Amino acid sequence: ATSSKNEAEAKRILIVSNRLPVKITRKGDDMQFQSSEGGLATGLGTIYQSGNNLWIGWPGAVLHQEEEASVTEKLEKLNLRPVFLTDEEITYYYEGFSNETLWPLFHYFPTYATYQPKDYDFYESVNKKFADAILAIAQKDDIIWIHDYQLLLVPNLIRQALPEVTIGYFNHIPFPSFELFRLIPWRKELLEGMLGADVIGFHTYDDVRHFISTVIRIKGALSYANELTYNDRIIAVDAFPISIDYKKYQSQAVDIATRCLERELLPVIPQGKHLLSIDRLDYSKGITQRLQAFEVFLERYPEWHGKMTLMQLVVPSRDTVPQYKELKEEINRRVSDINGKYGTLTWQPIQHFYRSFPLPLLSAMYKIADVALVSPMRDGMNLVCKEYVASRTDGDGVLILSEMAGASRELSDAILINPNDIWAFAQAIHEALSMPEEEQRRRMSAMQATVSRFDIHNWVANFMAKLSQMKKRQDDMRTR
Ligand code: GDG
Repeated sequence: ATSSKNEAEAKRILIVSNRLPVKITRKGDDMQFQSSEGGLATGLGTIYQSGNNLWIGWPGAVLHQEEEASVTEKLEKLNLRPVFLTDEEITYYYEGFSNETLWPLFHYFPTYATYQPKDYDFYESVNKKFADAILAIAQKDDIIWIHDYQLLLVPNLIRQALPEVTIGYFNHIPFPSFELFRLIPWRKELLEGMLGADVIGFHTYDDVRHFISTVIRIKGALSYANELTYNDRIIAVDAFPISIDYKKYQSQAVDIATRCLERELLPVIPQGKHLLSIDRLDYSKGITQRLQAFEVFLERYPEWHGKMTLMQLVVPSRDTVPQYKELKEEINRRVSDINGKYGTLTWQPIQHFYRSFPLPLLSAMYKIADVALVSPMRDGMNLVCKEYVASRTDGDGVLILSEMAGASRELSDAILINPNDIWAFAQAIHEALSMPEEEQRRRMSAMQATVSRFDIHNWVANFMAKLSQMKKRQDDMRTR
């Protein structure tokens, strides 16, 4: 076993995602690159930054052609390889097919999904562009790990050109039931694209089941346990619940910067208990339903008036897509209705922010919050709830978590709610605010045990182990 492990470790790994893990900032004519601190970037950091390994993706800004060579050169030093996209490609491939077709449909919002042939054409051509960028570098012994729904066609494009290469694909959002997936005019092409991989990973077993049943019905592939047999190849389909860098959030919580912020903030922010919500602006995150539940809570439990505040952080996102603009306005309207109706001269029920916060401030907010409200209508995993758990270094705090988040499978010690059940949700807020400290500590320590054990490094190791295992099996089959 050791020798095969060493063999697998010697393989070069190429990571591929829509976005590279960098932020570009322009300073006059000069461009600066800063590695991003996102969860995926941290987890995969040890991989792409070592040896000959690489990360391939879009650098996140549309550049002038004459800038491309110098940007490429700078990125190369960071083990990054750019795929440059035009404004038009971003409009149709990213905002169009990725975010107006696949995103709503995979999150169970079929009425928000549009099916524009032009969007799909661009999706296909950009996927080819990514595949070409990979193929310009890849060799048959490499391990290629492709990420997320923007690149569903890439695995098979690579497979066609390099039949023996090892390919993993991970889906960061939910995979919907067959009844929804079948609505897509290009359903066969998309599945065919995914089936080029040797390992197809999802966050939960429900996603795995949906995918397998979709493949069986649309493609007629054979399945045995969690494996598919298709075109004489074995494809492993499995659940790999993503997580956070637990130690990073834990140490950030006790870091001097966070402690200072906490000390400065506590005397000046509203007194009483604090409820916290943090989401990207997105209809899948259930922000309006949560505001409805909060309003019902205010109606039914007047004893809490003036004794608690909801701190609502909404991070700007995709604001060129019409539904997101409308959602933003609806949130503003509801917040101002609630504050107008229930607020007093000395108290406002909701403090609403529409911007992103630096990490130490985010960490201080996690520490100040007696209750975290994470109530998506649908979420692949949701990392905010795991970050809250990791930040509660004092051991108390209550998490209210939607059953529709992948994270609810692991965090069964949260107060689990159905975000559509507004009355039960309102009652859960009351229960959370009234929970005895002993019960808070018991539940929190159980959740901390889970999240600290299954962290992002464990996630990467599990996926890579599965890929190596599949590579070995495919090699054995070929030499037999
Ligand atoms: C997709 C899937 C899946 C938020 N506000 C600020 C800030 N954040 C950070 C959070 C967290 C991240 O953004 C959000 O991650 P989520 O997992 O909650 O949601 P998505 O962005 O929708 O991610 C999701 C994930 O992929 C991974 O597979 O879990 O289901 O939808 O890390 O902390 N960070 C800072 N300031 C903010 O104001 N610094």
